[in-house]
Amino acid sequence: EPTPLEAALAHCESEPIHIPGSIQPFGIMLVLNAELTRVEQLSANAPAHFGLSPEQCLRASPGQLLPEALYELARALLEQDSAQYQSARHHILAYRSDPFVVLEIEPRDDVRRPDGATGLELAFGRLLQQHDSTAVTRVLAQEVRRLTGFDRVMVYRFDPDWHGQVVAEARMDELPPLLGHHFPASDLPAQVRAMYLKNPLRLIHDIRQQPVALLGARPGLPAVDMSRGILRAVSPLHVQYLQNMGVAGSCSVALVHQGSLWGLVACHHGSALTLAPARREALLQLVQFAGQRLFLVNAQQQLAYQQRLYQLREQLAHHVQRQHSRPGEVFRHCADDWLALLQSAGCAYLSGERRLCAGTVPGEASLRRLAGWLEQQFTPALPGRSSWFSDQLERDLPFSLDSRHAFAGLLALPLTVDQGQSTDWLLFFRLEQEEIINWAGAPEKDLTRTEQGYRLNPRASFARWQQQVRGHSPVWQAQQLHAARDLAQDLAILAGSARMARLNRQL
Ligand code: BLA
Repeated sequence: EPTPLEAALAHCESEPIHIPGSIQPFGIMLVLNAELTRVEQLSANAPAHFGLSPEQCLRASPGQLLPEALYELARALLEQDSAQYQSARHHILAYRSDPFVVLEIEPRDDVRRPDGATGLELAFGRLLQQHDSTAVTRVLAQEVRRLTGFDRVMVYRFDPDWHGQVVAEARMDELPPLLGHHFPASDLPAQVRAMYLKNPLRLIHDIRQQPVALLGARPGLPAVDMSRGILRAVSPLHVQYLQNMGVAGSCSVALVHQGSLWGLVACHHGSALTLAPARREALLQLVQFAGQRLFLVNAQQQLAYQQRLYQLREQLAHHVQRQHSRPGEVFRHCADDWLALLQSAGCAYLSGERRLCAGTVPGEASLRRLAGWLEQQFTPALPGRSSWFSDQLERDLPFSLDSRHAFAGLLALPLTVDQGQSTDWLLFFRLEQEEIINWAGAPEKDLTRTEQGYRLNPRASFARWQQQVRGHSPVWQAQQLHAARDLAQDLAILAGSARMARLNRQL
């Protein structure tokens, strides 16, 4: 039996957003059969466009209804899955959506040629000058805002658990900042995220306008899948979300890295958001270019991290070579560097009764208790190679560490192993994640119970997530765990040498 929250979240994920049966009114839709011989459906705003009644439209053949150019375009689909065409007055997007062919027709009210090209060259140049990911995302947000004029442009990055954070922002001065804010995974349910891999740009023109229904659906035929289009009507849940945020129009573009969704460029506008097709194309190019730059710079940063780790290990090896170096001395020399490398608040080296500490660590009594507990819980096979870690100590430890500081994360590495037990430990501590800030005022109602089951109010989901996130540290990333194990293994060699010598004598 799922909990009410689980039931509500499952409902969010089951909403079939690809087949809303209606469109946004900034264009019209014609749905043809695959042979292009009949009009199967059309949006309720289409008949007026053709100066006919709905019945006349549905009876007409596509050839009668569409100027020749459109018909040619539809025929181009016999060769490919989607095609675009500009006429003097219209922009037409056509795509195959089995068993249909869908035509989306937008008036070109922006016939002026956008100054896109030159603007983009400047933006590309600026992006190439940035050498770390923060700077790349900041320039991306600025350049998108310059290209589009939206009130707020954010770069939103997903975490492995699919919650996300605003990592860069360019906005109108009057708006409150959202930079650094985290949002729960349920704000973008799984099927919404999946959609970005099929169609990288989502445009929400104006949530205050009513969606326009499709007419003419016949029983026995599937609903029209609009995933690949631009006119798809907006989920009512998301309309409420944007309303709560004080946003009328929204546009988001996927940042895709190695086939999975890395993040979004998310744009908000207080009034209707219009983005002519040529400008959409320019926006896509800008985001794609920036993504390439971002992922390159990220890879370089990872390499630099590896190099830093390598340096620290060399430093350690150097100490080991100087015979007189003892683990304690090494710790005193190196601890601050290790803290920076592992993004930890504090670090402790426990050896029997001896304790060496750097940064913010729990008090003496807590450390003693922790060491005792670790020894009981955890029987390492190899010193330095195994570890115990948590980013939620409240859940994973049966006692609390310290009341003065909010310790929420721990990485514990055994340095010596004696009959399956470790007596020496290297411990890294992290504090509770701080950047969780509320927004949009007090969260509203909680879960609501309807005839159909539990439903989640968009803002309530945020309050719940915020509660749930209390007591978490940032997660230990694979790269950090590897780095810590490498360091610990080196240190274990040092710490274990005396013990080894003794064992050798016994053999
Ligand atoms: C869609 N939710 C979205 C989208 C974004 C967000 C960017 C894509 C559509 C768009 O561009 O507007 C979320 N927007 C955010 C976040 C920020 C932002 C996190 O600006 C932060 C700055 N949403 C909920 C809940 C549900 C939900 C509880 O909060 C489900 C019960 C659903 N979100 C939901 C749905 C869509 C969506 C269904 C798809 C809307 C559509 O494409 O029709």
